[in-house]
Amino acid sequence: MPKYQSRPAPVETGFEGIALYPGLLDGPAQKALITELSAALETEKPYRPHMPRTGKPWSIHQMNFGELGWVSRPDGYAYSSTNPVNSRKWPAIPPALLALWELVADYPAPPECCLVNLYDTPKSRMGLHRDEDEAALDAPVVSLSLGDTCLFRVGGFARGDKSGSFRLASGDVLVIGGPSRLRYHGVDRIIHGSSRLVPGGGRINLTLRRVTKPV
Ligand SMILES: O=C(O)CCC(=O)C(=O)O
Repeated sequence: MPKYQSRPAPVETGFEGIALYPGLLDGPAQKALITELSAALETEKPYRPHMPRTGKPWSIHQMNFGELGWVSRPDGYAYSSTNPVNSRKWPAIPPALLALWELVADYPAPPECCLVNLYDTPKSRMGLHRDEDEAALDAPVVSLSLGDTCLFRVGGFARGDKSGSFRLASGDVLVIGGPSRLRYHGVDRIIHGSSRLVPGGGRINLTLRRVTKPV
């Protein structure tokens, strides 16, 4: 992130508290991050989560960086300091992502979790949900898109509320905070083949979250 000394003005998303920074990561920064991520994901293999209770497999793979990782367990969603597959601590959040948080989060403490969502098939998607497992709900969620463009959906505060959608392309950064922190959101679909950044194709989403309230 060294190129960005100050942050540009976000574009209007139509939702107060949701800021979109199109192309905040330029091509070279995206390539550098993908190289780093590819190496990390070789060691720490992404896994396919299953829905709590029903055990239905998700259409994406996941992994985490940070002191706390977000995991889907048979009894519900939780934050865990270890990977459920190999019981090891998660790798540290890459410095470029910590710098991104510094630039856009306006929060006095660093993120503790970087959830990695890999949309690696044309059918990969994420249903409407709220990010509500964090104690620090005053902190925004900072989300970076890499690779294929997706159609991102934002709803209201109840599942059936009216929703709207917009595209997120590689390098785009979305900040979900303030009065929109608990809005439903999800990924309708991936526009397969729209980017050549990710080896083998697809989309990678990196979602930075502060989990505990800073002391
Ligand atoms: O992939 C995305 O852009 C959204 C990810 C997301 O909503 C989440 O991890 O909670």
